[in-house]
Amino acid sequence: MGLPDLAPNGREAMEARRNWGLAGVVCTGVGVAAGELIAAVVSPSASPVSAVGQGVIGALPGGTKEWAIHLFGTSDKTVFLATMVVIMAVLAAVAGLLERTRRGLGLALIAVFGVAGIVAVAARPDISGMAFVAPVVAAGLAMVLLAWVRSRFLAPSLARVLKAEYDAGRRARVPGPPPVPAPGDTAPEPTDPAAGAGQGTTRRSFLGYMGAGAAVAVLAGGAAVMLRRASVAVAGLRAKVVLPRALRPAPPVPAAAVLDIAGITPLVTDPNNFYRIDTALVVPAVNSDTWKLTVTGLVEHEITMDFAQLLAKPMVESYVTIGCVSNDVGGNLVGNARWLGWPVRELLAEAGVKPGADMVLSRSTDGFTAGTPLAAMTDARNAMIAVGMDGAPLPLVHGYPARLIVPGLYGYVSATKWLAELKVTTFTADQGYWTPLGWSALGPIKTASRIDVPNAGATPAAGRYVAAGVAWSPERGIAAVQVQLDGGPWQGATLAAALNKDTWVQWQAPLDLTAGHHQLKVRAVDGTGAVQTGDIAPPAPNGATGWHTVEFTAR
Ligand SMILES: Nc1nc2c(c(=O)[nH]1)N[C@H]1C(S)=C(S)[C@@H](COP(=O)(O)O)O[C@H]1N2
Ligand SMILES: [Mo]
Repeated sequence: MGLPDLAPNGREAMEARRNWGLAGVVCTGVGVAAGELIAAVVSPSASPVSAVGQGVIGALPGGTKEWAIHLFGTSDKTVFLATMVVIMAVLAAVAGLLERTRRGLGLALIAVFGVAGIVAVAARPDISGMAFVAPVVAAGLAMVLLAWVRSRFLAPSLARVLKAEYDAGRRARVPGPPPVPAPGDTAPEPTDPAAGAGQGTTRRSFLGYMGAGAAVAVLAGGAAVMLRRASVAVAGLRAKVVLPRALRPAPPVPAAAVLDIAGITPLVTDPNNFYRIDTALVVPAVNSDTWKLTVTGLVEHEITMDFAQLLAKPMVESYVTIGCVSNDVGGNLVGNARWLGWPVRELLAEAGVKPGADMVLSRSTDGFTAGTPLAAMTDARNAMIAVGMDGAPLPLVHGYPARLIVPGLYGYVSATKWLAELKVTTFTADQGYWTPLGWSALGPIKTASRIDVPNAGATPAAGRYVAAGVAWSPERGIAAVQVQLDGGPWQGATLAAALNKDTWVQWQAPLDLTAGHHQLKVRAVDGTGAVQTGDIAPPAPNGATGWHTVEFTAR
């Protein structure tokens, strides 16, 4: 049953306007708060609200911009946020009122805000694909809610009005047949005083929903602000970190290591595009001022060190390609970065490993664990407690302030982010997080190769064509890459220079394409001479195998 919206003037019209405005504010509030919460979880730096605000400030003309930046920009984010909230509330009330004048108009205004949010988020430099979910959910939810409140309370359909009347056991006392509301119009409300009771119920129920909605919005918004505060605070600490110089810096990338082919995987992954895999619902915001790393278990001396002590250690630096065991053949869960860190071997030597140990169980601040063979952390490879990625402190999503990097092992058994503890133990006594869930206790990275060019469904011109991609076999290195066109003989690809044996290598292979459908396969030969297996295996329990195959058509 609808709320009063008949009289063009007077108390009822006032109340109607108040109700529509309130509905706009509450529905949009719930949507925006949900969006902010999602953003705080999936992409800590990207709040659609502040992205829009910053976008607006950026678009202001000269003098005004200076003024706005002085007012909001640097120090007082609270003023900025409060201003945004007030502006949004006014616009949301306008959306509600527009929805009253014409069905769909208010929803359209909210959709415009949603697009503004998407555009603003897209303009951020450090954005992940997931960040777009936030503005889309915010606007979508606000629209669905407002449409629901409209049809449930503010402008119910005639059928709903009649049913409510019927349910209330009353006849509608309007003379003649009930007027049919035009689309976009609001349903008529009986003016009979007897209607007061039913209307009062509706009003109470409407206000109850609005109150509940407002509470949800405030709670979700508050949670989002708190999560963001934590990550913004840690981001502030991160920005002040001065990374030490490595004793032995990684040599600069030689020109010969990089092939100039459009569409090939970049040799060094942009940290913003680096795949992210973890069990953390909310990216841990680890305070590096209070963070501690402990070494426990089968050691002569337990060790506790803080971030400053870790940064003071002699650092190594190396390019290492890390990969996820869940990566499918041809998949993207692999990345290559320049890591800076302290060799784990030196930490373990300081602690003094007791005989009998064969595993190091690393634990993150959020409880994730990985079981790494002790040998992989004490042999000559560059297993390190990493503090730097591509010359900067670790991004929060990649484990700030410190994580493990162990060349040659899948992430789930080695690459613990937000590292808190290393427990020296045995495979008999302990298991990493994924092992009881059906994944192998040992996870050496399998030799793999990928075709980047052409991608599936590509339609290159017939004739000379250069296929290209990457191949990796961390710890063993890549000796050769071979491609096979349409089931013909395997032919050798040309390898770019390797950075080292722990990183992927770019390859290219010239092909002579006839017009028509083709199938290209790739396989690698590792540094020990072993040919990558063509046997097809799924990721579980210890990594997918098979030759990456791309189907395409030459024109
Ligand atoms: N704390 C923590 N560290 C973790 C994980 C996790 O779930 N939690 N996942 C691991 C897995 S499965 C992989 S593949 C790598 C991915 O590292 P990245 O997100 O920096 O690419 O992190 C590893 N470290
Ligand atoms: Mo993984």
